[in-house]
Amino acid sequence: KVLITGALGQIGSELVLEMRKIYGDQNIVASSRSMEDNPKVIESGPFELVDVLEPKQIADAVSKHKVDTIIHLAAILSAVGEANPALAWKINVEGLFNALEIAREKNVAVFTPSSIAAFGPSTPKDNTPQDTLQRPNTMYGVTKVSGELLCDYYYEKFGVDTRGVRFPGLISYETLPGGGTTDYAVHIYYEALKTGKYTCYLKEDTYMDMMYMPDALQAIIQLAEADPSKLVHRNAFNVTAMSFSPKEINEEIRKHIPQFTIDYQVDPIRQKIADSWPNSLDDQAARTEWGWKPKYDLAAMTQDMLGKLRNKLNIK
Ligand code: VAH
Repeated sequence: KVLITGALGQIGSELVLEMRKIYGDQNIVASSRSMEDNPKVIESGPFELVDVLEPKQIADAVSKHKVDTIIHLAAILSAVGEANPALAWKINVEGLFNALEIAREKNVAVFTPSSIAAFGPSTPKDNTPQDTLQRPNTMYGVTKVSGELLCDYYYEKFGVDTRGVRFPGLISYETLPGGGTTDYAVHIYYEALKTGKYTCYLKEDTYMDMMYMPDALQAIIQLAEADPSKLVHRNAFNVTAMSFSPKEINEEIRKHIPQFTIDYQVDPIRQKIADSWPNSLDDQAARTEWGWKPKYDLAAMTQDMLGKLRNKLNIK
């Protein structure tokens, strides 16, 4: 059985439903620090209130449901993390530490995502290697590198089966992201349909790796199911599907909504974060070690995203 923390967040709310479809509703336990309005997740299978800062709450959920794998998604994202670095450290590192300790005690596997944010200004920016310099200068990035090192330590030292991927910006139409730097690439689609214009907080030529949520869910499930004897790396694999700039996603949307316009009001804080991250990742290790292969590029994502959002927003 799988316990998913942060199950009402951008990734969690879709991963729960996808995994319940594959493994059966009763085998996927969703958990969150607080109840939110998400009936699809809460009513389709087991749900527990778990604050990852309370180790006993994690332990109780693991025991009650005989959990053998924790997918730990509870986290504070980059922009919110820069506004509240102490909270980001507590949730992202202490929360993960609590999950790893329980995993060690109860022989449970742990999957937790890292991020392209685990790289910093001194990391090679183009085709960023799997193994390279990681000196991020955001608190979120510091927590992500710490998380990678903690997970590898628990694997080496205690034999805990830890695995993770470095996610790029994730784009989805179900649940909004919770305060990241790549969020513009989600909001732009909503605004294109609702108002026909979008004011972007990043410069038009800011390149970042991105991925459509269906590919992200596939990456989690594929790595979690991968043959451990084939894994040379563990925490965490570079994975990417595309890299684009606000200028390019604007042009792609205009193929569908010709009158859409974008303008720019740069937010220096999020621009600084974005500039510290890679322009493109080398994800060959994930392809070689567990068969990673994304399906959606910018054109395919835009086509699907606009169609799904028209239905969701009831816009023809
Ligand atoms: C963020 N969406 O913007 C997250 C992610 C690589 C970006 O970590 O903080």
